[in-house]
Amino acid sequence: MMITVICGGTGSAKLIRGLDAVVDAEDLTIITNVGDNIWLYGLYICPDIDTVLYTLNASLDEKRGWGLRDDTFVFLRRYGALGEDNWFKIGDNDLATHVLRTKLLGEGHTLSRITSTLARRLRIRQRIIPATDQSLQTIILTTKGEMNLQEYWVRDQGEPIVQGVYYRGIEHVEPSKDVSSSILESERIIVTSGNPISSIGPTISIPQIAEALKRTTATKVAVSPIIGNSPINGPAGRMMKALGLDVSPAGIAKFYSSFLDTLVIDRTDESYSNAIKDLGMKAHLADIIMRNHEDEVELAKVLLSV
Ligand code: FO1
Repeated sequence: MMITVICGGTGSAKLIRGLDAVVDAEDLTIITNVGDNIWLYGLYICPDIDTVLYTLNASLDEKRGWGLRDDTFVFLRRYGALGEDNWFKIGDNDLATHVLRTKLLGEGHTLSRITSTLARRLRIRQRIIPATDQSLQTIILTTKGEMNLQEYWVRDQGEPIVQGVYYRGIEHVEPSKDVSSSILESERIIVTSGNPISSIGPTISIPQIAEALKRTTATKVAVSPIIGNSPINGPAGRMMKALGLDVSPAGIAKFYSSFLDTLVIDRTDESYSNAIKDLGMKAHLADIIMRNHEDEVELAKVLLSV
């Protein structure tokens, strides 16, 4: 069965590991967020693509949820000592990925071609495709001005008050090659439990992807990144509030209501089931917190069967 996963953020790694355990690699296409990408230190850094690459290559630092396990930060310290900002922690081994990606971009390759080159060299068999090869940036409007997701969350530690969020470039960008066909030809689309606004929103708001999600006959399921009124992690709540969405599984259902068939919510959130059904989709109760690999595999199985 052909499956397309729409993912982004560090929270996606666990579910991707679960899916990797139960789905044949050649049946899985993973479409990654690009809204968090950033130019820093003269390099093009794509955190959400790298999280998927490192997860499937079993080299992700699982404790942090980003970067490579056992990495060191000698380059970063030296860069700071030379008087430059060094707030975004690129490890010495991680650096090689960004240097190679930036070199290949400079030689004229597309981001999707570079991503498949990296995947091949890391012996990953699943297809990993950035949502678009063009520039698409999640911009957070705050009391301190407009900023990129990394500037808001990492540099400013999520402290500025969020007043709005928009996707710079969304009107003009086209999906990368094979993204729309993968959505149209899959039997199932799985949306991981990333931040709906900054990790999933940029991808599903690309006009041709939004259209493909409406047209496809695939079963479309998502996992809620919210339990009760609290995000499982990160700034999803602040962003949802700023966009006028209820911070609850029902708010997630509303955000995905243009295409979703089933929202998987936590067992403790049964009280939201009717509000979710009123939005035209099913609510399925499951254990959605993944504490270990067994939980990752169990949730993957739920998402393949509801
Ligand atoms: N997150 C942090 O909180 N601090 C960092 O210094 C940091 C560095 C970093 C480097 C490479 C990478 O791939 C991810 C990194 N992240 C870091 C995670 C990243 O900021 C976000 O969690 C994702 O963009 C959310 O999707």
